[in-house]
Amino acid sequence: MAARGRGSAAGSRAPLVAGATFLCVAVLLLAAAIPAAEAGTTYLVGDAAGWTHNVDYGQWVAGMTFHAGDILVFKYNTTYHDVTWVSKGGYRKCIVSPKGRAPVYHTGYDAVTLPRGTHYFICGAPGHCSDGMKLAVTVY
Ligand SMILES: *[C@@H]1O[C@H](CO)[C@@H](O)[C@H](O)[C@H]1NC(C)=O
Ligand SMILES: [Cu+2]
Repeated sequence: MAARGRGSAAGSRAPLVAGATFLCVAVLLLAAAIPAAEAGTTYLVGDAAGWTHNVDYGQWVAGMTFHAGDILVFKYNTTYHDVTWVSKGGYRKCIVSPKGRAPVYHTGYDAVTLPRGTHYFICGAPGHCSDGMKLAVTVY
């Protein structure tokens, strides 16, 4: 009776060890993945050209995938430009919307941390958005 009990206990140890090993590996993988996901990637909008005229920002974002926590850096000459975070309607019509509540950046080197969703940025200087200074990014 007692011997058979010990025997069956020893027999059940292998799956237990395998289970524990799997759990350890899973925890290690998770620990390795979390900091990478939180770190975020920084993108210089327009690459070397920066935030200015004569850049197709639709082409610049094409094929890129943004994740929550990624950072967009807008680099530009403050004499001429700014960065205004507008609504979808503001982007489409090239107007600052919501009026008085759209965040405006004007340091010339603005780092914007992206939340999940689709976000719209325009230059608030008259005529610049309709001239192409507009950027829409979808963030996963
Ligand atoms: C911005 O433009 C002004 C006027 O053209 C120029 O004097 C200035 O050097 C420019 N600043 C930068 C950082 O390029
Ligand atoms: Cu501008």
